Amino acid sequence: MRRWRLIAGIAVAVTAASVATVIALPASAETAAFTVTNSWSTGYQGQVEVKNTTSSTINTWRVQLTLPAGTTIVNSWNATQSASGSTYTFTPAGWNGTLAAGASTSFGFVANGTGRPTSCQVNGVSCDGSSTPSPTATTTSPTPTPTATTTPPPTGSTPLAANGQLRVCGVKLCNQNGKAIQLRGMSTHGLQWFAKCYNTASLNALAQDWQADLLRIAMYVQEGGYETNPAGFTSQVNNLVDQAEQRGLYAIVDFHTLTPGDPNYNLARAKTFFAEVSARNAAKKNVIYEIANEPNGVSWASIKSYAEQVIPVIRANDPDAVIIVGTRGWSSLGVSDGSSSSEITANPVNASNIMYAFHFYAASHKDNYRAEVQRAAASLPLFVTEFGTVTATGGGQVDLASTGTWLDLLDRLQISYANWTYSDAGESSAAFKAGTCNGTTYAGTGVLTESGTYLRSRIRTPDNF
Ligand code: IDC
Repeated sequence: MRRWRLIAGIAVAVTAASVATVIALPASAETAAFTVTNSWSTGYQGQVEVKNTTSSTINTWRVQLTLPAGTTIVNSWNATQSASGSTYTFTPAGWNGTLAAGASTSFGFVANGTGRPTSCQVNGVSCDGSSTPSPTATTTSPTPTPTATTTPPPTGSTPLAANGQLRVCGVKLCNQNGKAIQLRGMSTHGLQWFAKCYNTASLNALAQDWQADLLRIAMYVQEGGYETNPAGFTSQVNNLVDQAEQRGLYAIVDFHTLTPGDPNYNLARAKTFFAEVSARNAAKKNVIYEIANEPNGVSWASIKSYAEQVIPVIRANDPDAVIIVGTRGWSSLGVSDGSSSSEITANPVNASNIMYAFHFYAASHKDNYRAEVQRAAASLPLFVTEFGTVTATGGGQVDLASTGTWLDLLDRLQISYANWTYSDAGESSAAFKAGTCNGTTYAGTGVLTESGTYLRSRIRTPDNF
């Protein structure tokens, strides 16, 4: 992790290691901190936090990053970007220019190439942490606990403003007024592959054009995910939680275990991840925790044991968040393993305010799965945190007839859902045509696949909050 930070009169830790360097600079500026939140062989994702450390409100800011030859910024969000040669200038997106004293905002970008910025300036003043530190101001402190960025409270009629803190009521999901509601939205693809699809324009399209209620943030643990860079992926998830909140969307934090199928393989990672994310986001009302995507090849007893160790970690920080537990047989309530929801009903997770995940792929999973959902919904709170319009491979035939039957059932039972995927992956489950995320247009149907067009039409219908 690399950071620059420009300090205005207060002591701030600038490195991720244990030594914090405090730089004394004239009091008049903001601070800007640069962090690499994810990286891969051909590029990386960066985030810059701009903080007003002065004692008065500022109305705008300007951050300039210079990149070495061979690296370009291909995409950014929460800022207006312009480029002159190898220098990229970021100014407010429109809604995040005004920062009250002490307030902060952040923007992100995806770079093509591995070169990190060679210079960082905020409002024309260098923020390179290599400036000579004040000799009296070097200190040692523990790694700072990340804090949530300041975001404006949602206003108007967003799903979050209308419903506030959710809770489980009987077998339903209820809003702050105790009314049973259904949330409908989309799941990201794996963040390690499709980070560039989650930017200002695409998330605006999800909130405004799709009129969605929900973004599921799929953070794979294996396959190049969390285990390869815990700090980076944690930061990326936190950023998307903020992005969702700013648009009045709920966010499912999905610990996307898949292979190996026994969630206990990742128990230590899950405890670390959820301790950090729940501490950082405890005050937010839009976060729902999904602690294991799809347990498979493992008994319900083992899943239950995992859940009863991870849930208390979240509860210690965030006592009122809804938590979703994956189920046996790829979150099929056991059906794909020849079992059923009866084993859960007979031996439920010992925790309150929780729901159970059910996943389906409409071209593969039909009447016998629908019958089980209908049966289980009478006694278990269910949340369809992932489903596809296609086969269980994520590709193949788009089955709109089966999808329609499924969604009619979920609507009738008020079961919330998120569709796989809000991405331009080259597979039929993706909502966007391949290549869409290289561009800037996400709204409307011109960029959508058959699956995306159908999901948008379903999700856009009015909510009943
Ligand atoms: C699939 C992706 C595909 C990727 C594969 C491996 O669509 O691009 O190569 O994962 O990680 C699930 C999983 C979800 C799968 C999806 C489709 O939760 O990760 O995504 N699926 O196979 N369960 C049932 C289907």
